[in-house]
Amino acid sequence: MRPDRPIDGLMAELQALAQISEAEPPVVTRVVFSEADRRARAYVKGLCAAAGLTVQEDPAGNTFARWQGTDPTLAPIGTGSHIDAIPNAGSYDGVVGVLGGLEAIRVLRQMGFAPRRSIELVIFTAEEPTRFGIGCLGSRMMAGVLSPEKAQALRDKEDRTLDELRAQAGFAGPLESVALPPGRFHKFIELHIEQGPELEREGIDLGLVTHIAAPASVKILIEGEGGHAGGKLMPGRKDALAAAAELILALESAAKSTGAIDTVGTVGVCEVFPGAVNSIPSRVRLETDIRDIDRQRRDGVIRSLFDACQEIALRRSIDFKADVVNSDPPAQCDEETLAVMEKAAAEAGKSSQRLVSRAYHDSLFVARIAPVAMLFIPCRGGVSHRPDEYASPGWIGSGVNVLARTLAVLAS
Ligand code: HGY
Ligand code: MN
Ligand code: MN
Repeated sequence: MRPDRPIDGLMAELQALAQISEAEPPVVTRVVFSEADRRARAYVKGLCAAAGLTVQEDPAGNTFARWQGTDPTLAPIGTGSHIDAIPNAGSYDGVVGVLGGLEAIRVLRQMGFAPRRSIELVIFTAEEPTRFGIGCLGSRMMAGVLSPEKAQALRDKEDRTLDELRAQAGFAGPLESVALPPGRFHKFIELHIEQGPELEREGIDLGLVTHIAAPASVKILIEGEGGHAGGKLMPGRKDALAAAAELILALESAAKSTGAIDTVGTVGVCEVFPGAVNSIPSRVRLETDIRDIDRQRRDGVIRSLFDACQEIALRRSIDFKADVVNSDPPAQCDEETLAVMEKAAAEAGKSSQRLVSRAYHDSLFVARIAPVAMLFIPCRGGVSHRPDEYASPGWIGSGVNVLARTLAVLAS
C-alpha cells in the first residue's frame, strides 16, 4: 500500500485551524468551550462530514467521527487527539493527531480500503488543564476516572461550572453517559508531536511510545499578612510571596534530586494578591505540575513538597493549604500495536525508535478502557506549548503514512 500521497491539503487545514485562536496568529490560544474552541470544533466536524464520516458528540463535548466497518458488531479501532490549546501555544500539539488521523482515514478511503472494524476518529474535549485546572477532562470522564459529580464540582477562574459552559457550547445530556465500557475500542492509537528533542536530535522519523508519564498537579494557597511596603519593617513580616519563592525552589530541588532524569517539577501558575508594588503580598496561589515515568518517584516529590510547606509555614508563621488535584498512574502501551507500527514504519521506509512520552495525553486515560499506542513525530528543537512549535510536512507525512498503514492492519 502506498498511503504517502502529498499532504498539501492537510497542511492547509492545519494552517486554517491555527488561525482559529483567541490570540493574534501565529499565537494559538484555544481554551475549551471558548468561542475559538467552538469555531474550531465546527471547522473540524465539517471536514469529518465532508470525508463521509458520521459525527456524534457526547454531553462533555468529546466528538466521535466514525467510518463504519463491514462488521459493525466488532469494537472499532480508535485514533485521535485534542484541538484545545493552552494560552500562547503553537499549531501542532494535539491537532496533528486529529487532522493527521482524519487524513489517514481519507487516504485509506481513497485507496478503496474497506475496514472490517469501524475506524473512529476521536476529538477529546479539554485535554489541556487551562480551563478547570485538570488535564484530560474528556478522556478522564470517558474512562470513568473522573465522576460526573467531581466534574460538576470543577470551577474555572470566573467561577463557572462545566455544566454552564458545556450548555453554552451546545452540549446537553447527562454526564453519566460519557463513561465508555472497557473494550469500547479494540485498539486506540494517538498520533502526536513528541514535545521533546530526541527524535529530531537522533534523526529518527517516528517514535513508538512504550509508556506515558504519570502526571500530578498540586494547588497551593499561601496565606501571610499584607501591609505597607514602606511602613512595615522586615522583622516579623509574613510575606506570602517570599514563602512561595522558597517553596518553588524546594520543588525544583526535590525534582532534581530523585537521581532520575525522568522526574520533572514545574510551578506554572503563581497569582499574587493584592499585586501592588508597594503592598506586601498577603496571599499567593500556586499551581504545580509534577511528573515521572515512575509513580513512586513522582509521589516522593509530592511528599517532599508537602514537607517543605510544613517547614516553611512553621518558620515563617504563615498558613499553607495544599490540595492534590490529580496524581495519575503512568500508562503502558500495547505491545501488539507497537509491533504493527514498527513493521508499518519499516514497510514505509521510515526509521523508528521506542521511547517514553514525558507529556501526558488522552491516551493515558483511554488506556484504562482499551489497549493504546502512540506514534510520535519530531518537532523542531523539541519545542512545544509555544507559538514557534513546528513540525515539517515531511515529518507529518511520515506520521500519517504509518498511522494509515497501522489502522489498515488493525481494522482488517
Ligand atoms: O501538559 C501536557 O503534557 C499536555 O501537553 N497537555
Ligand atoms: Mn499540550
Ligand atoms: Mn497534546
